[in-house]
Amino acid sequence: MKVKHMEIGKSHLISRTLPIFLISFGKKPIMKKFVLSAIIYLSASLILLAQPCDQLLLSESFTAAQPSGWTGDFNTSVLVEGWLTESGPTMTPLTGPEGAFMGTHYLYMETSGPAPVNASFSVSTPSISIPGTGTTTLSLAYLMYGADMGTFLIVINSGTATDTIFTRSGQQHADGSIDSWEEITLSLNDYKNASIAITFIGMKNISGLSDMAIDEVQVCHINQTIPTLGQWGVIILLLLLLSIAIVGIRQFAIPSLS
Ligand SMILES: [Ca+2]
Repeated sequence: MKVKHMEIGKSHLISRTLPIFLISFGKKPIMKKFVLSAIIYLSASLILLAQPCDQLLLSESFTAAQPSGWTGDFNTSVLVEGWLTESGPTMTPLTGPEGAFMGTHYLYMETSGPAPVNASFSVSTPSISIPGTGTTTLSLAYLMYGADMGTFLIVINSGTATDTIFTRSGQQHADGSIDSWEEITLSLNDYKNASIAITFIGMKNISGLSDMAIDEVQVCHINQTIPTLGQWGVIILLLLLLSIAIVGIRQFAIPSLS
């Protein structure tokens, strides 16, 4: 299912969900209060966690022949191999997607030209400044359909290092239907305070049945770091202590009101 990002920050996580937690207290036994409250709190938190972007540092859905600021092996003619935007199926049957993952167009690497086996073509995003705090992710959809599918790599160039953060070789999807697009999300947290360029590299295999494609490339920054499992444990412990404290106050500190 395609889910569009909403501009709701996780910095509001506590303020949005704490009231739900508080009003869930009734006159139930303490453990029921705690379990009910924890379920409501965690459910509300997970809903907000599914709406990840405070700021989109990059968003590209490939409606132009060469996206603004991008560089590399773009070709606007299907007679020449390289990356090009397309709206329907690629020019070669039995390879490539049948249409875009999102919007009207997608970007794919045409491989029906004369380039030799293992020829590679790359395209790079504009420079992106990764903030020093919070969480930053790269998300995109990709589709690799074709009997002679080659290799797809995502490489980060941070000025001081060049890292391959994702690679797939050979056919990954059973067909080129719209439903075959696969969404991935990759962490960019190793590049805080760095200016990076993201490069997508396609390596042709032995024939034109190697048309790999990408769409809906987004770099998303979240102000607040997503809690780790250990931090969730601390949150649950605090909820339990709060439950005990409230029950204690009600039963002992102000007995006339109970
Ligand atoms: Ca698109």
